[in-house]
Amino acid sequence: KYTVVEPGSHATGQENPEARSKRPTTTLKEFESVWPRIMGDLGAHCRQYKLPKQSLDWFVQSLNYNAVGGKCNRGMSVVDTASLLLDKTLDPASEDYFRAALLGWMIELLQAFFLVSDDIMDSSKTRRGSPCWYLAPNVGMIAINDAFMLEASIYVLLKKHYRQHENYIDMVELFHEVTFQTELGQACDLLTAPEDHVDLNNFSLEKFTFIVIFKTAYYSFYLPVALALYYVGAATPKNLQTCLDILIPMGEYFQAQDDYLDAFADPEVLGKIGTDIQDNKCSWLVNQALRKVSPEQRKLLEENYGRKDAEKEAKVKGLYHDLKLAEFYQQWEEERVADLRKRIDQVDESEGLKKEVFEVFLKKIYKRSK
Ligand code: GPP
Ligand code: MG
Ligand code: MG
Ligand code: MG
Repeated sequence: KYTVVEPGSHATGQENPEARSKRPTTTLKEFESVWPRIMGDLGAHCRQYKLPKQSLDWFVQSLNYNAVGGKCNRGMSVVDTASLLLDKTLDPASEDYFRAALLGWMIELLQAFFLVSDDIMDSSKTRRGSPCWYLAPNVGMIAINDAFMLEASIYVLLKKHYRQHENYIDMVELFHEVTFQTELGQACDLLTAPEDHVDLNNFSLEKFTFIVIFKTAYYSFYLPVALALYYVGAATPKNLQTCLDILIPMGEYFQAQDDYLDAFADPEVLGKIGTDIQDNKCSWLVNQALRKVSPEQRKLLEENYGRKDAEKEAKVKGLYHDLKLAEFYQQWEEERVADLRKRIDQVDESEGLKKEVFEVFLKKIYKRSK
């Protein structure tokens, strides 16, 4: 999903600080190479209970369908962050690589749990180009239990491989807290975008900010780096706080960008067709539009937003165009990135954290087109 912008290809008027990042990043192939061992661990855990074969086969299918096949950006960033912090490339065949990648796969399992559930709640049809799990043959509402099992797998693996780690309980608590935070975001998301009832008064930038920080930023941006800090033994309270101070605003920027792309990107490039307008989403764009509209334009928005109707959607896009929201977004992006760069510049590296960790994250998302 991320596009890497070539260093120097965007005119910021200053040297691109990310250009100095040289360490090669892990590949999807390397990251996926540890998956069979993880499946083996989960299978063995079930076999000790003499789980009937039909159910074991089902669990294996659910794991492969839902946890594998994504881009694994979150999972791989645990490995890359750990490598950066340790200042050495982890050999994919080593035990050290396995243990870092395992933490990454736990985020992928958490995400699989979220997405299987979210697709039911959103009545979605496809995910990663295939039918959503609950719509796959013979699955239906068994998907709810499968989602719970994807989540529970995290703690089976954490106990098996990290029970002796000095931060074991901190990691358990981190997963629990981030899960709860994401569920709070999901609650607000669902209550703010009802399918059958459009009320623009329900939207606000404050709500947008809450939703995106809680439903996206904690698990996608903070969790990978926090886990890497535990892995390398540098998860001091100060370092964790620094991560929050930078990665939460970065996640907020990421989601605003996602909303912008939903309406303005070429679907061919983006890889999906935007649905936010028809889905009545409390998106960054509609909130910015609400700040700029005249009374007549607000009426147009009220009559056309959140309807399952392509013509009405086109009218809303026309309004976004008239309000020059694309230009406004690009200007807003520069401001946010400048602010993030300033925060990154102030990072105190005395307790083992490195600015480069954040620079690499920012580089992956700045001006992405998909
Ligand atoms: C996806 O958001 C939702 C989450 C990652 C959080 C789900 C949380 C739960 C507790 C289930 P979305 O619905 O906006 O994204 P997509 O368009 O990918 O479905
Ligand atoms: Mg969804
Ligand atoms: Mg959703
Ligand atoms: Mg979106």
